[in-house]
Amino acid sequence: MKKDRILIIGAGGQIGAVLTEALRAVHGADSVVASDLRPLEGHDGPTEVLDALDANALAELVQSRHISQIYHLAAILSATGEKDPMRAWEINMRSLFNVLEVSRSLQLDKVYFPSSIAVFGREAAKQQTPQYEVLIPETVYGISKVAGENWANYYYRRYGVDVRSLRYPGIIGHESMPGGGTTDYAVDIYHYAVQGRDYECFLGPETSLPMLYMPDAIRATLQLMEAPADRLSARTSYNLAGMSFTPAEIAASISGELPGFRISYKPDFRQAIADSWPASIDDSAARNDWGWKPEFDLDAMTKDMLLHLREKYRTGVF
Ligand code: NAD
Ligand code: AKB
Repeated sequence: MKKDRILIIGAGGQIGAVLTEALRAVHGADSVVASDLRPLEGHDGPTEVLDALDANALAELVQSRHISQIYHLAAILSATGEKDPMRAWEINMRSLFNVLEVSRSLQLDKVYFPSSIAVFGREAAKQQTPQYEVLIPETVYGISKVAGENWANYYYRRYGVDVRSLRYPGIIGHESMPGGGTTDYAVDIYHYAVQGRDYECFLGPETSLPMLYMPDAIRATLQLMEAPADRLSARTSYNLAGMSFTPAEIAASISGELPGFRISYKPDFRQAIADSWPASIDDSAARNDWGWKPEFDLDAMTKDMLLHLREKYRTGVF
């Protein structure tokens, strides 16, 4: 049988849940196999339980399901990673090696591996951080992403594995909940606002971070994966930007729609992580190489988030 199916690893996560739907809309439900550590429910296409740390199980699944592309989303994110750095390193790196090795040995067509703005540290330019910048991350998550980017580049150059990658900023969406990052506040805040609750933010009011609305993140991912290989100059990972804002600015944007909304601030250990990251990102390489352009700014995202979340809380269907 022809190898022509896509495997998503980490399909139950914040991005994986939405990316699975998007890929199924393009390729057909049966062509996209969604996998995660736990059984996935409510899917109209094939699902599998897979621990990406199990190289044999991964190879068997790739062969039995006739997989030609892998989207490897499983990872431990920045805030959770700092609670158990060795576990984060083990999961992030071993799962990536398993994916790269199975892709090399079974000659898969393409691999997607997301990196993050967490690759940057305080030595990097804070504003409009360039594509090729000093990478001295301050979290184990960031260290694993820098290493992962370099291994992706190595597999491309040494073995010809077509690995592609984006350095996502904080991703905000109404479809799913975030999984242990420093930018999670920018999702949580909308859930509190639509329920008429005040929000206590774990970052200070002036902490500016790069962010991206989920529809833009998904579009960027599909666009990168469809781009002709000879258009891609970055084989580590592409800088990607949508908007930058502070907690005070997102609160003001929400107050514009919900005038009674109030925010207070109680910074915790995540403040130091956020302080080590860029405030804004230069994504001109992605724009020039494969035509990237975001569609949502802060106020457009706020309107759309509130519209969808109001409906979810009204109907109770999440
Ligand atoms: P998430 O934490 O919401 O989801 C990760 C999923 O991976 C979870 O469903 C988890 O069960 C699964 N997983 C964990 N260990 C696994 C294993 N050993 N085998 C199989 N599955 C496993 O993460 P997310 O926010 O959806 O992020 C997806 C990817 O995008 C990650 O690589 C993350 O680093 C990257 N990223 C995310 C953001 C963001 O803001 N969400 C920003 C930058 C980069
Ligand atoms: C996190 O906060 O850890 C993620 C990321 C920017 O990688 N959202």
